[in-house]
Parts: sequence; C-alpha cells; structure tokens
Amino acid sequence: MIDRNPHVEKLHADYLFGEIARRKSALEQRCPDAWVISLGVGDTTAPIAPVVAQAIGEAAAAMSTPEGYRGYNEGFGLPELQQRIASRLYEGRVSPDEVYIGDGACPALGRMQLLLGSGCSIAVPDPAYPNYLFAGVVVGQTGAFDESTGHYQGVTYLKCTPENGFFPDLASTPRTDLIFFCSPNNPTGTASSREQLQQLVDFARANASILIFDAAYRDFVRDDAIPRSIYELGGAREVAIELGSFSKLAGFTGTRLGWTIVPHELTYRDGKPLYPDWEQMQISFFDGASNIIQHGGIAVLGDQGFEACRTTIDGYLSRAALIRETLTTLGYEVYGGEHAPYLWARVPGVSSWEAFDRILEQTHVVTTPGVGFGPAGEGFLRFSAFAADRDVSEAMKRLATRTV
Ligand code: PGU
Repeated sequence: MIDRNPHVEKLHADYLFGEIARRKSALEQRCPDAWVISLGVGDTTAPIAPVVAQAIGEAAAAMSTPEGYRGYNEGFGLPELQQRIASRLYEGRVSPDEVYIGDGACPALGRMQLLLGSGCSIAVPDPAYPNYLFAGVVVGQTGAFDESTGHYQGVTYLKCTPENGFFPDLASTPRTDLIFFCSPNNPTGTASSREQLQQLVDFARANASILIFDAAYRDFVRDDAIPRSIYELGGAREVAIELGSFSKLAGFTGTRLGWTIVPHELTYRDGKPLYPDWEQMQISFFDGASNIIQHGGIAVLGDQGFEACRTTIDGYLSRAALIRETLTTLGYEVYGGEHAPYLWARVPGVSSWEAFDRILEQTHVVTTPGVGFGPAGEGFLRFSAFAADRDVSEAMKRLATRTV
C-alpha cells in the first residue's frame, strides 16, 4: 500500500456542498414529510430548450447510422461550435482555434492547474468558488491549512467584501504567478465594472502574472456596460485565460459542456506560447467533449436556442429579484442578484453555519453558509435563485414569517 498524497492530505474539511447535503438529509430523516426547498447549491432546474434537446437527440440518432457515426473527436471541438462561440459570445475577440471545447469549467480548471504545475504561486478571492483552491492544493501550489486564519499557507487571498466594493485592493496585493477571478461572481452575486476589470488586467500585465478568469455566469449580465468577458479589456489577450461553461447558460450542469480560451499571445517567461502545452493536455488527459452534446451547444448558440436560454435566465433573474426584495424587506443587508443568480446576505450576530442551521430548522429552506467560500464570507449566507418559481415563492413566504 502507499501513503496518501501529501498534498491531498492538506485539504481542509469536507467539500462544502457535501456537508450541506448531509445536514439536509439529516433533517429529512427527522421530518420525513417536510417539503425541503433548496436555495443552496447553484444547480439549474429549468428544462433544456426543446430546440437544443432536439439537436442532441438527432446527433444521438445519427450515431446509429454508418454515415452519421463518429469516433474520437478530431481537433479541440466541433469546428462549428468553436466558430459560434468565437462569433456570438466573443464577437471576434478570440479566434475559433483559441476556443478549446471541454466538459465544463470545473474539470478544465483542474487540467489547467495540472499543466501550470506545483511551482506556481496563486492569488484567490476570499470568498471564492472552493474549486480554485481545491485544484491548487492537490497539485501542490499551497502550504498547509492554518486553522487559526482559515487560510492555506503561501496563498495570497484577495479580500472581496462590501467594504471594498467586492474588489481587491491591488495596491497592497503582492505579485503571484496566477490570479483567479470570477465576474459575475460566485458567491457574492456581484459583477465587477469595466474600470475594475481593467485594473485587474493592468495589474496582471505589470506583474507578468496569468489571470484565470471564470466567466461561468457571463450570460446573466443585463447591462452592456458590465463586461461579459475579460477580453473586452485592453491587453487581456496577453495575460488572461478564460473559463466558459454551458452549465448556467443552457442548463448543461449534468450534460457537461464548456470551453477554455487560451489566446495565442499568452506566453511563458521565455516567450514561448502556452497554448501548444494546453493542446497536449487536452490530447493526453481528455479526448474532447461528447460530440452528441456538442451538437446541443451548437443549437444553444443558434438564434432560436440563444433566445430560449436568455428567457430561462430572465426567469432565474426574476427569482433573484424576488429573493433580493424579500430579504431587503426583512432587514437583511443584501448584495448581488442583479447580474448573477446569487444573493449575498449579511446575518448579523450569528455565524454563517448558525444562520444556515436556524433557517433550515425553522423554514426547511437550504441556503449556503458564506464561510464555506472562505473566512471573509463568515457572517453571510448565499441564496441561489436557480430553484423553480414555485419553490422560491414558497421559500420567501416561509422566510417572511420568521424573524432574522
Ligand atoms: N465556476 C463557478 C464560479 C461556479 O460557481 C461553478 C459551479 C462552476 C465554475 C462549475 O462549472 P461547470 O462548467 O459546471 O464545471 N458552482 C456551483 C456548483 C457547485 C459545484 O458543486 O461545483 C455552486 O453552487 O457554487
């Protein structure tokens, strides 16, 4: 037998959503008749648009014919899908051959971290989507977890709180090799302005850092003044890798489809481009996303599919508005939810987990404790607007009948 990988040994606590699921199922065992409503994990609930499901069905059926059958994928995605992503989502700011189709933002992040390697120093927002750190810890980019601070040693944390407008103070931020950032943001639901993101790109350029920009929620932006992609900012092509996903755009959380943009201008210190190494990773660790599902992606980016997805996202945003309004009326200090499916609410006087447990016990509504995203999230709860309309309305009624 072998010893456990020492980097894995450093991982702190259980995965956040696993702990939430455990507490939810404990309640369900105690109260088997309870109607438990989840505003916790950010998982989509609206059905896939019929035009998209039809394209997936047709692609699956074609696989049973000699003419339609396809084996291993050639290249890094179906050319039509790469083309549509480059034109519809990036308006030509990236070329189709810079679009690498994959099975979602999260697995692409893991493969990217494996490529960038254990020698990289990293900066992550606090609070942040936990998987930025998870991959970093496993490849060995961090030191041990420090119980007293709630932070991994050797990591630069970019504090993002209401006090700094959810944007880090870059003047006091040390240089790191990699900088992770996400806008519209999970968990705070806030979206960074053009000026803020330009500062971030300029900071990465000045420090010769790579910016790993997570645009998983880009299609929730409803104001064209707010960037949907990091490549809307000058100079980003030289320093930024962008992670994109069909999960929240089209309800593909279980179907799995995403993309990574690796611009040709992005180089290592010695001036050699990074993208050939990424191509090698894709070939060696992953043989491409399901071609059947890629046909679904092509349909998402057609006129009819895109309009249908936009309507679905509008529905999530209207539920986010209802959550925002209810929590505000109840006296919570609330952020986000205007260009993102998440709301970030301060729970004064109690810890995040205490607030989570109380709301779960009293109203049977599942939320996400802010501290699960990092110590700067302590004292906050995240509410997800991905639940069905009926569930969100019922959850808000229940919250309104209890005191904070
Ligand atoms: N990036 C961000 C910022 C996310 O919030 C999520 C999902 C992903 C990437 C994953 O994208 P895929 O393309 O589907 O891989 N966050 C959800 C789900 C949590 C989970 O278990 O991954 C959330 O509730 O935070």
